[in-house]
Amino acid sequence: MLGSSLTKYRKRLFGRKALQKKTLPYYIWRFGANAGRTIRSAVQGSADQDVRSAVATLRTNGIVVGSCEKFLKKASLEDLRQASSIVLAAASASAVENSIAKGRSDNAQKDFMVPLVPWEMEHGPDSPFLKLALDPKLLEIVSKYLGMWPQLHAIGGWIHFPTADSPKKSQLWHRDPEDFSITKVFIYLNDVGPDAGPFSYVPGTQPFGKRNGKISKNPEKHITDEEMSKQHPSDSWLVCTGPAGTMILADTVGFHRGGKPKSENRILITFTYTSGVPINERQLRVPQIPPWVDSEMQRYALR
Ligand SMILES: O=C(O)CCC(=O)C(=O)O
Ligand SMILES: [Fe+2]
Repeated sequence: MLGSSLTKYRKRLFGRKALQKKTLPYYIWRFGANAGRTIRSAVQGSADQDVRSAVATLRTNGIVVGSCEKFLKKASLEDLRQASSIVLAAASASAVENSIAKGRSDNAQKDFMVPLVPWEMEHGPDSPFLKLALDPKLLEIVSKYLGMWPQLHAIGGWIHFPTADSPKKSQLWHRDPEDFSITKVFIYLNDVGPDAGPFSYVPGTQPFGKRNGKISKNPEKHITDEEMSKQHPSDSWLVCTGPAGTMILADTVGFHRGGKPKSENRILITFTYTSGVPINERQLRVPQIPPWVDSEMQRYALR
């Protein structure tokens, strides 16, 4: 009940002062609808240097990029190998190769990519994707950045490939609509150079960030490079190239885009974390709490 009226309220205010100043909807969001999650995060200290440094960078820039060992427990690296081999096998299926050869897929929303881990895929107890998404170190970073124990909102994976069209949809600069403040994780499964359409971000444009001053009235608006460079010069953009295993954590309420591949493909898996009352409906399908879940923070992520 509180969640749904809050959603309407936020939809009205989203993209305006709510992202710049800590006004009433922000306080209702944090200390009303997410009070339990906020308190639980606040009382939890972290001694892990990787966690502290990732959180500090996220708070300043809205994004942190590094090798997966920085953000995941060692035990999860085996899950990443498994997840990676599932996605890479899916990427080399003949239907996908046909789409790449044609330069167009039949994916209704985005014809420049093929989903390899569909949003609606069910994640049972053995899903290496779910194990990764609930990695305790990763959850701790997200919790400390958002200032609350997060909810896991989505698990996905896809391949982007070169097309003849101009950049469109998520290939243009935009802010994501899922919540006031969110964290998306992207893990590259292949080497991503400048020609593979790397993920890019304008550091400081996250909610309450130091470059968040100018925001469009319409948060769903998509902006070209030319328009963006008038507000934020291109030398301030962080272009996330990196080898396979590069991991990006970003508050994608800040300005970002998936670049447009020129001559190479880009393959990744992605997780989205929100508060307990996201604006968009959650698509995650986890039929049961897996038996290996052993912390309250993990349980909250699935609640
Ligand atoms: O393709 C990408 O790297 C980013 C896509 C995007 O905008 C998103 O996942 O929110
Ligand atoms: Fe986005």
